[in-house]
Amino acid sequence: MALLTILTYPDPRLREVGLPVAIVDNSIRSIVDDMAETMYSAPGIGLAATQVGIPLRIFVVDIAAEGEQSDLRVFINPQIVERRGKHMWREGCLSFPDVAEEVKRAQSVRVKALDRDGRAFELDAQDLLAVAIQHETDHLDGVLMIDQVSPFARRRIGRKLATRARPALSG
Ligand code: GNR
Ligand code: NI
Repeated sequence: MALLTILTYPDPRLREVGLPVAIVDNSIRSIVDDMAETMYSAPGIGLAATQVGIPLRIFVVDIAAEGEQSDLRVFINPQIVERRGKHMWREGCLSFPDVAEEVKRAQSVRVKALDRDGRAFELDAQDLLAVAIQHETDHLDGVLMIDQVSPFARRRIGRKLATRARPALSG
């Protein structure tokens, strides 16, 4: 297992669209395991392969609270096939350190995907798990939370992270 480097905005690789995984073999399982280790180490509740510079349609999620039994879920070639309801959710993203913004999301989703063994499954998710699945699915399409906030919030986030990427120039 290995820790992977999480890319931060505005790294252009975050805009890549992931390719479907053709076969879930040991090389894919190795990527999944490294992604899980990287997510737990961050720590985050999800991580998409595009965030670690791997343009494949893979993400991992674990929404278990601290001290609870871990609950790793692996999604390969995920497809959201149904969305129900709407709500605003305050989201963070490992690619936007120290940023939290309200994003409009479906309240519940039905998702189809392959698991770590390449087996197809379907899942109904709501609230935080549904939000995480939508957030990670967006990453696989190169879509970032900054795309879904007001122009005002977008400018504020852009300034904050541009300054942080060039600390020597930040006055
Ligand atoms: O760790 C994360 N927390 C989070 C909180 C609310 C909504 C979405 C997320 S996902 C984020 C990890 C991440 O950046 N995944 O891509
Ligand atoms: Ni994210």
